[in-house]
Amino acid sequence: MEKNTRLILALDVLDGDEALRISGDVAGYVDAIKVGYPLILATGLGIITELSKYAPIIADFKVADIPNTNRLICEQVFRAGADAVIIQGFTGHDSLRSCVELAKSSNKDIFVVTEMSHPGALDFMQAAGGAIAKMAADEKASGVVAPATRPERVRKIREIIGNELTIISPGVGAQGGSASDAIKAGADWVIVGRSIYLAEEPARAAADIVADIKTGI
Ligand code: NUP
Repeated sequence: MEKNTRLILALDVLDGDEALRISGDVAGYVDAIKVGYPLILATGLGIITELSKYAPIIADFKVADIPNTNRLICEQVFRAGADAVIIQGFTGHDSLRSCVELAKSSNKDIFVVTEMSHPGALDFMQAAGGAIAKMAADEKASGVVAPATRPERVRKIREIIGNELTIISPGVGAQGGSASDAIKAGADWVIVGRSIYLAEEPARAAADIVADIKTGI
């Protein structure tokens, strides 16, 4: 994933043709496309191969199982053509390690969720977010997912992981976060879904976010 616009599209639409059309429209504005359960369950894993002609693909399956099952899941997703998989960190170091080992052997990336961007993440996840970030660094994951809705947490997580790991940050727009604030706090990329794919002109919406990102660099 090359750091160019610093924008990642979260493509949570349910229709394959719409997914391809939007991806074609915004391809020039995004460094990667993130797909997850909504699109994959609606259309099948094959959509990853189809979308990969537009940008690198991050598969957001928030994998959260024992090491063996984690590895089996990641194998399938990489085989389908994804460049990176998002996994949960709360399952601990061995579950993470099995994914990182597989990813490194096939030149792919693993991103680890620290604390999530929605309000409910304060119930349980935030208390563990710092320790999960440290584990991601210790286990040499490619990066972490940290909440643009709480730039102060992005800053804290950046302090914990240092500059070796990347931060990808969802929660911009529909969830209330600001792209430039997340970048200022230390995010390398922001992840944006609804503010782009629900916009009347997705390409224009993406261009506006890219302009905002630039003010934060
Ligand atoms: O903490 C997280 N918050 C979050 O929103 C971790 C995520 N992976 N996401 C995902 O980012 C979420 O599932 C969705 O695909 C995207 C944000 O979309 P939107 O709020 O911009 O529409």
